[in-house]
Amino acid sequence: MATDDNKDFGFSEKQRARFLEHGYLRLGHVLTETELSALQQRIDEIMMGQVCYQHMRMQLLDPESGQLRRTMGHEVACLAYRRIDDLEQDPLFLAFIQHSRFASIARNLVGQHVSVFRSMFMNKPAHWNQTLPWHQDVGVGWGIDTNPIMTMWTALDSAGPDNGGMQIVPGSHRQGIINDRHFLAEDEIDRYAPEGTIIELDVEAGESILLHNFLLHRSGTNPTSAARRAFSVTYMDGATRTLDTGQTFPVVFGSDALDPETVPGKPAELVEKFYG
Ligand SMILES: O=C(O)CCC(=O)C(=O)O
Repeated sequence: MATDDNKDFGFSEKQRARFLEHGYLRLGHVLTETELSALQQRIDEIMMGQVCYQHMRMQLLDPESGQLRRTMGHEVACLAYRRIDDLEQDPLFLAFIQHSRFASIARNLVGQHVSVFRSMFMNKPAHWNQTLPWHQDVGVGWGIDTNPIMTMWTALDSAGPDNGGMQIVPGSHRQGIINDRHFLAEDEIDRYAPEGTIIELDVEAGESILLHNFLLHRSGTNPTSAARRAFSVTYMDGATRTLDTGQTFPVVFGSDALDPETVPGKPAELVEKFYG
């Protein structure tokens, strides 16, 4: 007899219940070795300017000034980009965003018509000395008319305590939205992320973790000589709009979904602002 976990290979009832209770779910290796190396290579090509997209929001640790700065499209050939958005316009990344496993989960948690708020490369380059403090992936800075609950985080390199891996507070999503800003204040940290409630998300390269957007998470420095790269995608109802301009977001599942064979470059008006 089929077990509950076998009923739907993509997302069983048991997995859904576990996710809703704990605010995260480890999916294991969704990427094959070959797919993983293709994405690793592609993101490095984008950072080095060997594959370019004109309308792509990027954040760079400027090698000359030592400061973080935003660029629209590629400016400097180096591997010190901290963050790159708008990756759904790259056919390789889009195909991964549309992985059948993620489609099943999105159908279950979001619905039939699904867009992406952000499809984002997060990098902790070698010898990265900044931390990312406790936060939830919602808030005023997101500037949209719904609060998404589904983020798929995939390790492009192994990650753990030695290289700035992610830490979470399981179950913290059940607190709801703790504040409207991005990061928690000191007293909120004491209250919502006390010692003893925090766990480390040790992952191997190629592993994916489903995260509830309200789940508290943070990540540390990367003192090693190798980058710690990750790819994070927030899926949401395709009807979601920006509060200021009323724009919708790129659709990845359902009618009018982007197709990796024909995906066009992203229009300028969709990248005018840095949301989230
Ligand atoms: O990859 C990380 O270090 C954390 C990413 C993160 O905080 C996010 O995706 O919101």
